[in-house]
Amino acid sequence: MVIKGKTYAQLMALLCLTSIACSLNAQHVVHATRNDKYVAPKSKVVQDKLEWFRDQKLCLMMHFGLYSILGITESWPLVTADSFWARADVEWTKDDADFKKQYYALNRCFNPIRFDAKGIAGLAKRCGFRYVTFTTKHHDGFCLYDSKFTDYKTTAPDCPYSTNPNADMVKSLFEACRAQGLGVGAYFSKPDFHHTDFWENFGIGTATSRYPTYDIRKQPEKWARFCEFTKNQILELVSGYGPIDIMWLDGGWLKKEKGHDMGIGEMIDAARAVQPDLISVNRGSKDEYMNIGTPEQSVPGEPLDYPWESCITIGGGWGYHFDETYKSSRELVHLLVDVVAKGGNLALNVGPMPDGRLPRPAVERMEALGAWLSKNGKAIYSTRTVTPCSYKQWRFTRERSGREYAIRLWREHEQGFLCTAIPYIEGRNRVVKRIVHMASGADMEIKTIYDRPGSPEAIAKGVLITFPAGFRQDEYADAFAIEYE
Ligand code: H79
Repeated sequence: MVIKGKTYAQLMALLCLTSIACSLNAQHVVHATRNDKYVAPKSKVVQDKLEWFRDQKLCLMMHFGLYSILGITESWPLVTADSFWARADVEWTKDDADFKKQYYALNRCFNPIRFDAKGIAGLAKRCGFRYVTFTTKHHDGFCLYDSKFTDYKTTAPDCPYSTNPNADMVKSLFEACRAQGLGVGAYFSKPDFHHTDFWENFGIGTATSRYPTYDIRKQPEKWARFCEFTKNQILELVSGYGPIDIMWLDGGWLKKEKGHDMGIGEMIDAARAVQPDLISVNRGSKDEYMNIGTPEQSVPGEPLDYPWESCITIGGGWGYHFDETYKSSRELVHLLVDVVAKGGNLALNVGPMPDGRLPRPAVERMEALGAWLSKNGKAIYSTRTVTPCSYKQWRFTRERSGREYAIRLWREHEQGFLCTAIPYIEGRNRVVKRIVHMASGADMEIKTIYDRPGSPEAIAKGVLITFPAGFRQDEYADAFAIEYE
């Protein structure tokens, strides 16, 4: 389509610029953000790996640890300064030292003997997840793998789970995931509240913050020891646990620029000497070692032009909570579609229960996602963004080959439609020839091409589709493949 000598793409570009410059009310126009803060990795193999990453779309993230036993907030209750929110569930003591001692002692009753790594990997695969990111160590310092550099771990004799054949949980889970063809991500916390070179005396008797308890400029050798310990742990993960796709380093407040230089870049370089294509997430940094954006509990308002992954909990918390409120299957399908239309991945977090099993309501929702993906996955996996990426209840994606999809997110009670209009899809310099419903393979009848002057879609025509007899609307969302002439 050409208007006054301008192509559709040129007009869209003009519209985007105008909307930025004049702050017009351009709610319907979603434009890609140029974020000059993203620094691409230098290595070609990592760049290629990021294309793999962009194709995966759905990650099962799991936070599991000592906090899961009590169903309290993960690690954060140890931070005195954060107790106003993180100790909301800690009603049995107000004594800071008392609480810290009780928390640290939980390693003596961590025994998730129903943690079935193969079962979880099989479930994740069946439900359409493509990679699994697991807490090898959260901020509390308790390792779910057999680290040589601490005794605070699942495999130490004072942990009852140590006698279990799967005591090295990271090993059994990563192996099970790879056997299913799933990628693996190692969540690892830079801060370690159980290391006395981070929190002296484990922070007992100190009003702790999330930072070291001492001034690292005054005791550089102590800080250097802590950094060496961190490097050792990262290297043992990349050396002894098979191919790891993503090293996910949390604790973004420990920043080089703010004086807490841990030498993470050198650590990642050393890790890449073992695994050259390792994707590095160094939260809080904006350099070549922060390979993907990681919005937490949020979705960007518009597409980002670099690889990213929103990490979002299936309920309220990262770790397991008794009496959790779960997001509905509809919300989760819509969330995934919205994230993918904006060019991102969804890392959906589920916290295993104290016995190691996944909570039933979480499994049901994962299965609902899987059922939807088994019918509509072509509109999701390996897709890239389209501009605009959304319009009201519609989301748009395209295959790398160029084939486009339009996905209608149905609200509750929006059932029994006979027809609906897909906005925008004509006018990308092409004319729509055929529209196929992904779930059934049914051809849609293209009744009318409409064009509303004065509205945002005036520059791009929409198509009215009529559902064939016997058409069964999906409960959550329907994807349509668009063929152009
Ligand atoms: O591992 C998970 C979290 O424990 C960790 N990152 C994810 C993946 C994390 N990093 N930083 N934080 C958690 C701090 C979070 C602070 C917040 Fe709040 C809690 C933001 C909202 C709730 C405190 C209370 C600050 C605002 C309100």
